[in-house]
Amino acid sequence: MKIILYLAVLCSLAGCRSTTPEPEVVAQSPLEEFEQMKFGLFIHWGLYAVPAGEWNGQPVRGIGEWIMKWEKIPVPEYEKLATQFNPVKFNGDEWAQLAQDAGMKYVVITSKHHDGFAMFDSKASDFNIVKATPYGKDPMTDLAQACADRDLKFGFYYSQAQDWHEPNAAGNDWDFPEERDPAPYIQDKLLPQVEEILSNYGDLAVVWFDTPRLLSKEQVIELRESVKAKQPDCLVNSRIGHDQGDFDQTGDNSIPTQVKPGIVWEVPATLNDTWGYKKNDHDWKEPRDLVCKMADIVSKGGNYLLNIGPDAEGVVPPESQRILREIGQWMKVNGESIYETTHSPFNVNNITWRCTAKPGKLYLHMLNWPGESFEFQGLESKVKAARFLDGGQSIVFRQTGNSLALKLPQQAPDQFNTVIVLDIADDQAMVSEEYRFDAEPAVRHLYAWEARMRGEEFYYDWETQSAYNFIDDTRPRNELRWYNFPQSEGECWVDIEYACADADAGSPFRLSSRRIQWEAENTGPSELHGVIEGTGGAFKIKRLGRLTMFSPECTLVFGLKDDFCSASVKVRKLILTKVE
Ligand code: JFZ
Repeated sequence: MKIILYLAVLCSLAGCRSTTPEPEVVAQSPLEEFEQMKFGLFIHWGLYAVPAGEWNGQPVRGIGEWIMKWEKIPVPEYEKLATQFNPVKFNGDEWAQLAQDAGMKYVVITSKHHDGFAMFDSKASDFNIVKATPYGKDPMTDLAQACADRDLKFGFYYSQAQDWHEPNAAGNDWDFPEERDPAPYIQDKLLPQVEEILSNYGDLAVVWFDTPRLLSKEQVIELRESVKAKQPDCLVNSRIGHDQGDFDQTGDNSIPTQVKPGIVWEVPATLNDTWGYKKNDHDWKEPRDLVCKMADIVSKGGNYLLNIGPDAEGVVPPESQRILREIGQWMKVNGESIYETTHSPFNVNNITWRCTAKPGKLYLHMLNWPGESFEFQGLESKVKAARFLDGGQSIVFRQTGNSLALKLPQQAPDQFNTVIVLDIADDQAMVSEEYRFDAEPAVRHLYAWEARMRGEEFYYDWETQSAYNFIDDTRPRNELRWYNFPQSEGECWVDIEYACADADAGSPFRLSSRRIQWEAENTGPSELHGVIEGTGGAFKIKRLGRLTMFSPECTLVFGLKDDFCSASVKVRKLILTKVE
């Protein structure tokens, strides 16, 4: 629902008699405001920061905030972590300042994660930071205030269904294997705590629920209404369940391959391989990668929610701080091409560039620098001027029909993502049919960079634009996962562009496609199996076979089996060609 009120209209209703036209001031709905912020900080902070990814002296695989579940830690033993939680170095101003330095517009922090521990002062449960820790204070008051001081929107993550501390909530089957009756948990903890977070920390932009299950549709509606009754402008996300969210999430670290119009959505993502602090996770993503991922997400119409996991003393890992501040340097210069923009008017089918838009303007984000010249097709609006966003230097261009050619320097002016601004003669870009964002090209290029790289060992090589190190360690599986293929129902040929030394040939691969349906049976899979052939180490294109694609939402997964020779295989892209 969009509520747009023009001041001019308001003014005439109020009987103003001003002769000079009032500037049009647009009052936006909370959802529109949320969508325009584009970039936010996620914070996972809780008792799991104490073990920090180790249990009984052993490293634990998987995301850090799940350690209680991975190790089936009994409730009384997990509760003892609270006695060691004393974040004396916590400083709300520093965290809010970090978000601001990164160019972020909103902050979402875990008020209670799956472990059931409240990181705020709670009357509803004594298992909270004020009552159960030597720290004895509520850090959320300071953080909420520090955000308000900087005009950052503030919100809470709250795990509504999984609560491993409670016998009647979902998730803890090692202490509580019995049948559950969620009603007392909902009445005694969930609803009262949600009321607390909505009452004591000022205006919330969002309550960010997670891992829906357990609650019935009626219970979810009651939960949603309890939020709206307290704060009508507070949004809830789709992970509240049963289609009751105001906006959507993608899976974690998952970016759709194509523009996703018509709804508000957000990509929650990590800086390393965990949400909650793990002292031995040093698998940090590069700022360049994150800046390009942001351009990719925003060009497809989404928001980016990037996570930090502070440690048990309240310190944000220095690497996270460095990465966020580097992103912030880029945002300071190039923020105009991100905030308040709309999705690309073109469909996405390349690894070179992305596009974001404002009325009369297109922003070209150069993910991989094309060298001295760059030409693309599809734009029918007249280009009036082209220039670099950073510095404003104009760019020589030639427009012929729907083709635009730009003359560029040999080297990329920006090491992360150079933005080129086009001033166009139309408010909304006119685009030739087959290049429009909602067209499905007959041949689709699915680059490894756009896939969710599931698995801690994967790497991406910018030089060869390929993913490598497909080693398989049972949990989680190493795989490339692409999703959202609008209008692609039917059969297609699949080719792969990859490189493999002849000596390393022979690794079995699997490629599967399936329909994703939330809270319903998946359809498929349609699968291809085979063996990776050697290419003499050079990149070559080989046909894998024929696959069925599903609609409206389809996911494609590519993986190599563990056989000690898959690590050197480099995968650049899949090419899907519709079977006519
Ligand atoms: C959930 C949590 O379990 C996790 O600990 C973290 O808080 C993350 C932000 O959210 O994990 C999910 C939930 C949903 C998907 C993936 C991970 N999903 O829909 O793909």
